[in-house]
Amino acid sequence: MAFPKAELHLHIEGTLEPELAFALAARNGVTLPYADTEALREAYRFDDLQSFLDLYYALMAVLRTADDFTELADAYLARAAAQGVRHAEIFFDPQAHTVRGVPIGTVVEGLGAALDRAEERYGISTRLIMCFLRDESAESALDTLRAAGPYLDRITGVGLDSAEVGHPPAKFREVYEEAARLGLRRVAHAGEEGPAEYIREALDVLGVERIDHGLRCVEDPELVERLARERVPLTLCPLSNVRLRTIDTLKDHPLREMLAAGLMATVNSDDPSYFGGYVGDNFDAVRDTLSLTPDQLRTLARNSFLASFLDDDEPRRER
Ligand code: ES4
Ligand code: ZN
Repeated sequence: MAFPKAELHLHIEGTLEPELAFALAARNGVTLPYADTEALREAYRFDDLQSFLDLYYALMAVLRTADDFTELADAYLARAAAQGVRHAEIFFDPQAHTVRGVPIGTVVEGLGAALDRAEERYGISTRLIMCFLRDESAESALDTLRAAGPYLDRITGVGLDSAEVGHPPAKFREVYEEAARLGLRRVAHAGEEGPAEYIREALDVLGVERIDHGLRCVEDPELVERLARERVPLTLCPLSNVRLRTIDTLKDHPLREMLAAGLMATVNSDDPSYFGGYVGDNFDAVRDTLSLTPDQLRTLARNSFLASFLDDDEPRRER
């Protein structure tokens, strides 16, 4: 569906399509352990979040220069525009690049070159959100935040991603306090594979303004009531949940119940190259499988703009 929408949960590294991966591999002299794009696509079968993350991090080996990141972002923006995206808040994982010897400045300047032209070329306004890898240490996250210092004019906020279970939000309390002092907006993945309690912790300890995924809040009625009352946006990613087997089938997705409960739900693509679709495809899938009404689709599209950081200067949730 191509009606206007904002995308708020999108990992730019997760938009790397097999064709671009092979093109960048050839250009950078990187050998991929797959015969061709077909064989690579065959590997996109995941049992859980970790099995996806293993491939996601391995394929990043092809991203080396600022131009590589510019091309990656350009390819995403073109696809997003075709599916009605007018505003995109884009995650990137600096630690996944610095660990390979690619400096954060290369990443930010490469992505930035594409984002600078996005309004004019694609009619898409953009924001950049740097994510900390929660399976790395809090010290590493703090080092990353410091390394981002010279580029903060290009960075709107911080997020928390990667392997969730065993890495509760509170591990990053100091990092998020520092991010707040620097005037950065705060979000975090919570309740994807991890328990509802991580959602509460992300709100209360990290002071986040949105929850990425938040799917497992439905296991905790009191939390659902709070999220609805406080209008906390949840950036849901339905196709991602199916591909990572968080739910068995799309029919089992609780989106209708979440909307009925008054939750501020949004629909997003997460890692569209890996999970079988961009954000318009996610909208199509939930519309068809969950029989959403035009009114519900309008609510989801409206929520995506309301939950965005387009109001850059004033944090939406006072706490
Ligand atoms: C991610 Cl689906 C998902 N969950 C957590 N971390 C991620 N990084 C990229 N995609
Ligand atoms: Zn995600």
